[in-house]
Amino acid sequence: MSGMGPGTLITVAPTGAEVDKAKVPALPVTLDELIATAKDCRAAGAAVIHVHIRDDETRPTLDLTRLRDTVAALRSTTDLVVQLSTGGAVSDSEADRLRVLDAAPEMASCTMGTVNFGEDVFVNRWEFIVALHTRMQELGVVPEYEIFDLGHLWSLERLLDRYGLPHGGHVHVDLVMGVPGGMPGTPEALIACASALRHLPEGTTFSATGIGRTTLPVMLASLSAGGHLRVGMEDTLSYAHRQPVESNAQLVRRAAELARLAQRPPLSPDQARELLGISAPAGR
Ligand code: KMH
Ligand code: ZN
Repeated sequence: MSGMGPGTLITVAPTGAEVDKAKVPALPVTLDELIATAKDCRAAGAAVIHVHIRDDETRPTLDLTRLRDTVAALRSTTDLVVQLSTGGAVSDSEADRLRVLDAAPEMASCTMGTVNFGEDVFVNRWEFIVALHTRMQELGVVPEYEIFDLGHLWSLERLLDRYGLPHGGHVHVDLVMGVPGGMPGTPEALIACASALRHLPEGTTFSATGIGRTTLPVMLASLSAGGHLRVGMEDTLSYAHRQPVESNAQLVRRAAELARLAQRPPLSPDQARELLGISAPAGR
């Protein structure tokens, strides 16, 4: 199966755009909190960090100066692969989302279609997807294609056919499962997606994350299907029944333990770069 390999890529998504800091004090929202989280998650087994940032009032922001400062700070304090979110919040404009790439991350997300998102709609028009993909090719940013529903994989096939492979030549997708409005966080849905990867270029890899209580079934299904893992407080706030998540590192530790049990131990950031076709950033 595509993506079967000796190790497991663990991505941590520590913050997101939806969770309210006032309700979840453990959510990292300041730069200091993000750096401390990144270091803890690296020690626990994460190789990639998927980053959304907040403003001084803890609201989601795509402010370019802040994004640049965040990328620089994460680079100088950890060796994690820094993946900026171009998804932002559902209220963000296409122009602001595209401008995220000017912060020069190694990697950025690229959502492959519009999806109902709880009571909201996460809009990703075809023309906007093309703009993100081609801008990343120009800037040398490696995309992670976010897949919220099965059809998004066919949009990706069409994108690659028409506009070519991403920078670095490797295709990596992240299955975001269990969003109300998207595909469910079930083993059946994961297998349907994993099977559909045969339509994508040879060697395409996938990770998966299950929102809320689907985190564990999705994690176990992904490991057994040769996939990689994403965990974090962007996606999951409950560690177990009536047990709130204490920290992002707690979620990464559990993912790393399961990966080791599956005899596919966590990849280091440099091993992740090799897998994803990312050349090491200057100065490393
Ligand atoms: N916050 C969601 C609307 C991404 O980061 O690329 C979109 C999202 C996807 O989180
Ligand atoms: Zn995100």
